[in-house]
Amino acid sequence: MKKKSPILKVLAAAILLSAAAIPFALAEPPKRPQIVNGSFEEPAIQGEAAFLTPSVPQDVERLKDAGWAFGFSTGICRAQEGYAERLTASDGRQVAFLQGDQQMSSNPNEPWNIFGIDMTGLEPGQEYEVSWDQAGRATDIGASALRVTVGLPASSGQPAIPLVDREPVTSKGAWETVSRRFTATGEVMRLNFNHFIVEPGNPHEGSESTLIDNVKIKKVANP
Ligand SMILES: [Ca+2]
Repeated sequence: MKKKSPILKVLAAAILLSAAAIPFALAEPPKRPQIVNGSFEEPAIQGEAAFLTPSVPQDVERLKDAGWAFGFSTGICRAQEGYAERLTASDGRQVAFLQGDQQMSSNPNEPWNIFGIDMTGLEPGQEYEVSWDQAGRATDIGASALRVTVGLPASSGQPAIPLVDREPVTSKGAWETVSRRFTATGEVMRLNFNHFIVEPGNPHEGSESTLIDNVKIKKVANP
């Protein structure tokens, strides 16, 4: 009996291997909901640049790889500095901030005091839980409030769903964990944090700030 040539053996092995791989290739990997950079550790804020304000062009450049879309008067700062003075990060070394004043934050048509991110890997109809840590700036004397929404892209024409609707941020200089549930209506949905002044502590601009850290999403197990 003629012996199989080494080349034929290799070919046969390759065919067997690829046949075995087909079921894995066809099976769709399970979707995992994702919020990138939910702890705001990227980019690493160095030295004097304790906080960034995207109204400054070089700061827009520095924040471009953060994964989040930052509106005016928002950004990332190091813990224990700037807006996060007297506050350690709830996770890692950096946090996000929303700084606002009465006039700016009362205009819903301008991208002031708002930042957001596209959550990916969602399954329409599936319930998810979003959680984050929030704190008011330790030295603020007025009251700020947060509106957090989840929605499809603006082109969908569907209004965003409020998870938190202008609820006061009562913990100043200390973290409070908030979690809310929603049912996905698309595979990608925008999570937005919007800061408002509800009771100005003084007439000066920028008297109130909210810090956010440790933003997470998880699937809610079906009963
Ligand atoms: Ca962090």
